[in-house]
Amino acid sequence: MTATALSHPARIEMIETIIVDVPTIRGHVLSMTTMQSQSVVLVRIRFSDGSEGLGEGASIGGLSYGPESVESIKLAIDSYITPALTGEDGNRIAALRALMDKTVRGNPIARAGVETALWDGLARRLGVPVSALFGGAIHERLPVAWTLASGNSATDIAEAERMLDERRHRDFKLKIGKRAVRDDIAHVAAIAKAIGERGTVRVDVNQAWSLQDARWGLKGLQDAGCILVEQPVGRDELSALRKLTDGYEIAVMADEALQGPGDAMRVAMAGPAADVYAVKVCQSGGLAPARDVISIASAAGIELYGGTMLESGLGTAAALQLFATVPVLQWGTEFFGPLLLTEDILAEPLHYQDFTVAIPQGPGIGVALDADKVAFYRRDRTRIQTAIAGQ
Ligand code: MUC
Ligand code: MG
Repeated sequence: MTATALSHPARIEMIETIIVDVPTIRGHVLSMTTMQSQSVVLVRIRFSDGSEGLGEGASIGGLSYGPESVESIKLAIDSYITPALTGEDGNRIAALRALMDKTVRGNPIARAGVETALWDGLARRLGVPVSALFGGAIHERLPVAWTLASGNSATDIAEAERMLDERRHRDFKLKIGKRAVRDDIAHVAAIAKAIGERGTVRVDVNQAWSLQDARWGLKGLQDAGCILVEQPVGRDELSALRKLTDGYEIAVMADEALQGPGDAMRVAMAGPAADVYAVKVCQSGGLAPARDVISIASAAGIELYGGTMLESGLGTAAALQLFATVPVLQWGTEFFGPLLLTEDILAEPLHYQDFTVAIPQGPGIGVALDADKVAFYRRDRTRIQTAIAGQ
């Protein structure tokens, strides 16, 4: 079976991209936008031997988080990546990555969606989980943090209490940066006090602070008992990030500053300018470049956190396959994306319990899409229905 799968090419016949928009369970208030729904691009590759591979490209808040949106991801794949890859052998992922890099500069999330589907296809043909292609899973489950971002301290505390009672999450990431620094610190202090020794509190500023804001902010945060601050200043402000990393006890984590291995190297060489990397599969450009970001961090003595672009169950499962192979994740993960959606689009949802999520077993990424839910949430649904009605 294995030898046969690799001895014949599996030519790429078709790459389908579908934008889905799924409402979130509540408004998700970030420094740059408030999300009421999450949009992702599902990528399905069909190969000449009849096999398929699934991937996902996701971003957050349209173009308010970063330089790619679901519309740009779909366009980059449909107009540039698909014509370049069609007819090529899907078993040769290294060659296809090189071809994608040559055809499309930047656009890591678009490349990640396709790259993930290539790994899924290859692993399915070989009958192994994607983790096997990255050296094999070391973990069966990974710890998962939850983001409190209702915009209201009392609501966030009630939500944290529920998560603790249900033993679903005990590490909490608070989204701040929208209000005055002083008000944000009061918000964090209230939540940290309510959680006490039962869990941990971290914050994500999503680049909203100046260096001066951040100096007051980090001092207040560590006094409030917060243990980590994510991307306090702009992604290009590496010298400010380094000052904060060196100047305070609280851990400083880079997120938006890391758009792939090149950035991982730059942040490492700037000091390092961060104590921890939030490694995101989409933002890194796929599973293999995310693995490269992890290797650079480890070599530079930077700690690791499995970050999310709030992918659906599909993209989250892909990330789980990779992070299951990483020996030590000092800060755990935030692979809770599907739990923020009113409905999961997987046939069988991921399993969250005891503050952890299980790595899906089975070939490929290890999950299947629910065709009816995808049909319901796909953005072009109305157009498709109108076309069918008009036939
Ligand atoms: C981010 O900036 O980390 C991840 C979790 C969450 O709530 O938002 C994202 C984005
Ligand atoms: Mg972040």
